[in-house]
Amino acid sequence: MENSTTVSLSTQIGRVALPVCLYNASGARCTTAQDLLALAQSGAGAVLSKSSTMQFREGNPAPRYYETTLGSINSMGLPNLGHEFYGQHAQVHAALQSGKPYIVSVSGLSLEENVSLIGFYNEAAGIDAIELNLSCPNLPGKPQTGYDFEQVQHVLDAVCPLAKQPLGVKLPPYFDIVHFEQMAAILNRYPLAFVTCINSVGNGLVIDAHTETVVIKPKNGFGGLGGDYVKPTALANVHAFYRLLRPEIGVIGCGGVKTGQDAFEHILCGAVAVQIGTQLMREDMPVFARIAYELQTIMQQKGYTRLEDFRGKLRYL
Ligand code: RRO
Repeated sequence: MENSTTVSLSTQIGRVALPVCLYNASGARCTTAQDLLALAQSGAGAVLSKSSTMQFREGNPAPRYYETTLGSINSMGLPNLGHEFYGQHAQVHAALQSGKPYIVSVSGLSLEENVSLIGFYNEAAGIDAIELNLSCPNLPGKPQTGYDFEQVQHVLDAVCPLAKQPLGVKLPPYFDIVHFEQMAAILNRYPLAFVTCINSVGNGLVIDAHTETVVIKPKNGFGGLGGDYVKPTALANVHAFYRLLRPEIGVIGCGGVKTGQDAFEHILCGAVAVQIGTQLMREDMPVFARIAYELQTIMQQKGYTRLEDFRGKLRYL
């Protein structure tokens, strides 16, 4: 007889329950009403919005996104429809009764703007959590907040007391053990529900040898890398923060997930949920059901029935 044990992919991000642990990375197919509706109707376990600012933003000039066999480079420049749209969509989403949470990404251009955005989303019904983006690499002249440890504390001092919904932060990748430790020590002081690791690896450069040109227009071709290029960096960040953060702070994995095995690896490193970016851009909404199926198959083969059976249980030599 076939092994018919049911395998559950359900998870919790703080007090927010997800029927499936896979959903979109902010930025990937989540900007417009059509995108958000498609996500609500997909196999994703949650819907996360594009990072939002107070005002509508056109973003950087095109071409601003490019794929190679190994991943992607982008310099989108925070194009989004503005806070009122994403706040209104919360009600639309709730009305869809998809049973999955709606999470809004916030990326104010200043501390004051982040405070205004959190204040606004506090009053909008139907928002289940907020992911505060501390790591956009593509705003000319603006450093990534996550690399300025003092500024991270200023931002969290200002927004944490305000947020009524569960709040998490999206971090840039770190590459030094001391930085993992210092950032974790800061984050542990705040009542965060989750930390998302990682945003794109900032300021890579993909070029075309044939035409001898860069492949995206903004910033002379410099942009954030995603896909296969970044998976080992993502896993290292997920695992480091899983070990260093208070256990109440869930780590959400993001980076290089294109198969069920990639999702399995993120969870083995400690992720409570896994986001999909570059592969969602490539494959569109069917990616969620495919990766869920592949992850369930791996779990079945290993005799696991729920994520807790292996989450964080990475073994060392
Ligand atoms: O819009 C972007 O250029 C962008 C953002 Br806000 C981000 O957080 N990460 C990224 O790779 N691109």
